[in-house]
Amino acid sequence: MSFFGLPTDRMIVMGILNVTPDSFADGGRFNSTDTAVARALEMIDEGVDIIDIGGESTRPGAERISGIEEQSRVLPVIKALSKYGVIISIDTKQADTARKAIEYGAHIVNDVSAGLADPQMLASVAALACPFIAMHSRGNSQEMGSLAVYKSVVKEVVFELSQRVDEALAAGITAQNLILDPGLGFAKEADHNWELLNNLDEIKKIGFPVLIGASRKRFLSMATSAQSPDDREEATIALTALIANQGIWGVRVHSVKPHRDAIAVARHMA
Ligand code: PMM
Repeated sequence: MSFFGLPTDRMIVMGILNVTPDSFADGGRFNSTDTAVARALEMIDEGVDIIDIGGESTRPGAERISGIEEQSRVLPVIKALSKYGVIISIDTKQADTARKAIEYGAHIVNDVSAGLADPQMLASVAALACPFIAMHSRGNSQEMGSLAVYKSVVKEVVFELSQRVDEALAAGITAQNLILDPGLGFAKEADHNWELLNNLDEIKKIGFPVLIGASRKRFLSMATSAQSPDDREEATIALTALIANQGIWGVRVHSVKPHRDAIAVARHMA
């Protein structure tokens, strides 16, 4: 599946741009339009495939913000970037923000609730006729910690993602426009994330391109001595290299060049 001419012969790199004061890894770094645009231009220079712009932190326990607040953060950045021709995804749980972001020049909607947070989301995306990233999660940021209980995390995530696919298709989103994400760290303990990463074939078998967002997440500290999010970058790069030849569509990451390089090296090992 090729979206907007994105490469299909290698895993693509989606660069994270959180225009938020409080995201876990980069909160506060790019929360003005100028700093966000400057960071996006750096990512473009480094060969980013998609820039994922978010205005609301999704970290566990984060407070919800209004659509107006969210839009005041992301829309000026999307507008400023639209002249550079880069593919932009909007990371939002709110249908109104998704609609306006696409109007301002974004191309893809990335919803960490896969349409569960806003009852208008699936129908809105169907009307926009754009690609939709449906990520697995359970509950909202306040309650997801207590919902990280599974008998078999792989089976349950596959089942719940398949339900989201059915609802998305029923709402009129076309199969060609669906991308799935197992939602590492969302209602998942560290062991759940590792189990999912060790069984990516099961997620792929649902039949859609798969996006993986492991970047600098806390579970990586289980494998290394890294404590701070920045300190988990090397572990993230290692993971990118290890999954690059597994038929995964893309990785959602904070840095671009190291991941482009890791993917390029992995291609020679295929
Ligand atoms: N993770 C975060 C936010 N949005 N979207 C997708 N599709 N997949 C993810 O894993 C994901 C996401 C949380 O990380 P951040 O605070 O660094 O953006």
